[in-house]
Amino acid sequence: DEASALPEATGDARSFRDLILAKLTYAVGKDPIVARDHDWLRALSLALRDRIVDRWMATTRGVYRMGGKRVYYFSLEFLIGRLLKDGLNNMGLLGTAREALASVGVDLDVIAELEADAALGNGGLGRLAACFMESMATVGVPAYGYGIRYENGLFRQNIIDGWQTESPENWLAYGNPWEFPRREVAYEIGFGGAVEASEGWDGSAVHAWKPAETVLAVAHDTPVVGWRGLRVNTLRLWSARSPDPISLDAFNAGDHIGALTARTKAESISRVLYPADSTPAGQELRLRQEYFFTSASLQDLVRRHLKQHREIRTLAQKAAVQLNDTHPAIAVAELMRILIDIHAMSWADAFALTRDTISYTNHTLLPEALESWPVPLLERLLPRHMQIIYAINARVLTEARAAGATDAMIAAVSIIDEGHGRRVRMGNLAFVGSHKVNGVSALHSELMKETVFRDLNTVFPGRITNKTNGITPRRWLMTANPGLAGLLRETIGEGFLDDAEKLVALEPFARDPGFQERFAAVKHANKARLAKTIQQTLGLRVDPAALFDVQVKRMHEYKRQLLNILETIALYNAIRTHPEKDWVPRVKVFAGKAAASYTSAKYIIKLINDVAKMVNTDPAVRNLLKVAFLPNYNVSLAEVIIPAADLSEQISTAGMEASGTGNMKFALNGALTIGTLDGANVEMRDHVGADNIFIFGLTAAEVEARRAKGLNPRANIEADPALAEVLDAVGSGVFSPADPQRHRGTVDNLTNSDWFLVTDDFTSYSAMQRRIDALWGTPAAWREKAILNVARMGWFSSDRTIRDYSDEIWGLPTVKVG
Ligand code: 26M
Repeated sequence: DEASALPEATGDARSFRDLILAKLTYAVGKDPIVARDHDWLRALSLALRDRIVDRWMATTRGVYRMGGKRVYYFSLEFLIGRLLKDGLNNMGLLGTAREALASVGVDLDVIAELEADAALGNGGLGRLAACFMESMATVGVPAYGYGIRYENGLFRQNIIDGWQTESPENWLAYGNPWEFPRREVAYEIGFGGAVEASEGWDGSAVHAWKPAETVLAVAHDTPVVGWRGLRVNTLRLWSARSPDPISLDAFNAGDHIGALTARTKAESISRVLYPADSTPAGQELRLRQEYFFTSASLQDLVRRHLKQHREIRTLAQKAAVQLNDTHPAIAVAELMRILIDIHAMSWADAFALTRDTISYTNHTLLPEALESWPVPLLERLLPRHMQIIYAINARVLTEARAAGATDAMIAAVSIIDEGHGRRVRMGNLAFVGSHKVNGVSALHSELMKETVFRDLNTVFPGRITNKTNGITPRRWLMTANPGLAGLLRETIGEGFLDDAEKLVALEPFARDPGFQERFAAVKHANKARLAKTIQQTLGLRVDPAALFDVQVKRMHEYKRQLLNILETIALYNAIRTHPEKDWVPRVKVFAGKAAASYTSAKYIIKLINDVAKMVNTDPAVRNLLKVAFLPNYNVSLAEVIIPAADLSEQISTAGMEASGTGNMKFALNGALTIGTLDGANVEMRDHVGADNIFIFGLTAAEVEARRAKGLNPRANIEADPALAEVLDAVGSGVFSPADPQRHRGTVDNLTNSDWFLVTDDFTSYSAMQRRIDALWGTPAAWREKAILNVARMGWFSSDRTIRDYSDEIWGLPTVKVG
C-alpha cells in the first residue's frame, strides 16, 4: 500500500512527527488523511513553536533573575519575512522536520512556500530591525522589539502592462501561528484634550493632561529565536482597540452604524503600514501611529521596571531605549511626561534620566526625508508634549548660547524650525534627548557631522558615533543558500556558523580548482532556481550560464535604477551594431516597489518593462541580453534572488545611500559588486580588497563639489555619444512606440537637471561594465574574487553590529555562542 512506500522516520524525527500529528489533530482539527498543505504548515509551525516556547520561558526567567539591563528596540517597522525555515534552522530542527514530514508524505519545501511573508516594513530600515532582533537573541542581549501589529503590511505590487499598481496584502488571512495575543496587556493612549495646571504641595506647578480621546494598545508577542535556540527574545507589537467598541448610547438610540465609527477610527491606527520610505506622509494618522506605539511601549517598560526594581530613578541602569530613526522620537517628550507628571520627578532629574535611557539611530540625510510636524498639529493632538518640547528647547538653546553659539547656530540647533511655518524637527528632538546618536556606516556618520547635525555636533561633541550596519548570516546565508552553507561546512568546518568572521578560513581555497568547481556548481544551481522563478512569473526563458546582473531594492531616483537601465540600452545598441564581437550573455534582473505616489519612480519601472519587452524579443540580440523585472519584491523573493546573483548593483549617487544592506547580502553569497563609494560599499571595499570589488564614479565629495558649482548634464551627454544615442532613443519613443512621449519627462529631467548625477557617472559605469565582461571571460579569476568576497564578509554580520551597540551605546555585556 501507499503508506509503506514512505520513508520511516527515526529518532528525533519520530517524536517530532508525533508532535506535528498531535498539532494537526488537536489544534488544527484535521485528520491526516484529509489534511491539506496549509493544515500541515500550521501543524508544523505550532510544533516548532512549542519547542521555541520552552526556550523562551527559560530565557525570560533567566533575564529576570539576573536583574540586568534590557534593550528596547523601538521601530515603526519590522520587515520580518517568513519565520518557519529560519526558526527551524536556528532550533537545529531543519533536518528533523524534513524527515518527519517526509515520513507522512509531505515536502517541507512545498509547505514552507505557503507561509505569508510578514512585510511590516518598507525596506532597509525595517529589515535591519528584523536582523537586529535575531542577532540580539543570538549574542545574548535581553531585548524587546516594540512596534505596531499592522493588519496590512506593505502593499502588494502588481505589474500590469509594465505599470505598477498596488493592492492590499492580507498577511493575516490564514492566521498567524507565531503570535500570542495578550489581551490583558493593554494601555490607554490619549489624544487631544487639554492640560490642567495646578499647584503642588511645595508650590511647584503640576500638570495633568486630560485627553479628549483614548485608544487601547493591546500587546501581541512573537518569540524571536537566536542561533542554536540558546536564547529567545520577544517582539511585542501593539494593536489598536477602542475602549468602547460599541457606543451603547448611540446603538440603543438606533444608530447602529454610527455606533461603530468611534471604533473604526480608533482601530485605524494599526490598520496599515505607511508605504513611503523616503518622503514622510505628514498625515495626522501617521503621527497617531508614532505616538500610539511609543507611549504603549514606554508605559510597558516603565511598568516592568517598577515591578522588578521598585524605583524609577534606576531606569537608565536597567533599560536602554533605541529609537529606529525619528519615527518614535516623541518618546523623548513622552518619557519626560511620565517622569514629571506621573512620577513627580524634577525637570533636571527627569531630563538626565531620559537622556541616559534613550539613544537614536539616523538612517538618512535626504532633507526631504527628515521628519517634522507642524506645531499646530502637535499642539492639538499632544498638547502636553508640545509644552514639554518647548521647555526642552528653551534649556537646550540657553545651553548652546552659553557655549558661544551664533544666531545661525541657534536656529539650526533649535527643535523648532521657524523657516517653514513653525514645525517640530523630530531629528533635533531625538538628538537632544539621547546620550548617543549614530549613523549606519562610516561615511554616513561622518556626513551627519558635516550636514544635518553639524551645529548640534558642535554643541554636543562626541555624541555622534558610527555603528556600521550588518545582516544576519542565519537568514541570509544558511537559510537562503543551504547549498553554499553546506559546501562551506565541508570545506572549513562549522566554526563560521557561530562566528561569521571565521569565514576567512576560506581564503586558502580561493584559487583551488576543485573548490572553485564546487563553488560554481552551487551558484549554478541557485541560478537555475531563479531561472525557474523568472520563467514561472514572467514566461521568460533565461540561461543559467549567463552572467546574472541584479539590482533589487526600493525604487528611488538616488538608487539610480535609471543608470542601470540606460546602460542596458547602450549595451543593447552595441550588440546590434557589433554583432561580430563576442559579447558576454547577460541577464539583467530588477525588482523593487515604488511608493504609490512617487510618479518618476513608477516611470522608471515602466521604462525597464518597455525595454524588457523589446530586448527580450529582438532576434538581433541572439539571447545575449535578457531583462527581467520581477514583481512584488519582498523578503521571500530576496532569498531566491540574492544567492543566484553573479553581479550586485550598488550604484547610488555617492553620499546618498546611508549604508545599504542588500550590498552585504549579495557579497556574502558570492556576488561581485559594481558600486559607487557610498554607504557601506566603502567599508566593503576595505574588507574584501579593492581588487575584488568594482568601484566607479564620483565620490561623495566630488558630488558635493559638482552640485555646488552647478550641474551640466548637457555637457556630459555631448561627451558620450553612446549616452546621447540612448537618451535620443528613449525620449523619442523607440521603446514606447504606442506612446512615443511616454518617457520624454524622464529624459528632459536628465537633460535639464539630473540632480542624481546619472549623466556624470554614466561613462565610468559603462566602462566598468565592460571590464566586468572581460573578467567573466576568465572563470577562474572571477571565482577567485567571488570566493574572497564570501571569505571576507564575516565582519558584516549583524552580530558584530549588535556587539558594537552593546559595548558603546547600551553598556551591556554580550556572550559568544558555540
Ligand atoms: C517616514 C514618515 C512617514 C512614512 C514613512 C517614513 C519612512 C519609512 C521608512 C521613512 C524612511 C524609511 O526608511 C528609510 C530607510 O529604509 N533607510 C535605509 O536604512 C537602511 C538601514 O540603515 C540603510 O541601509 C539604507 O541605506 C537607508 O536608505
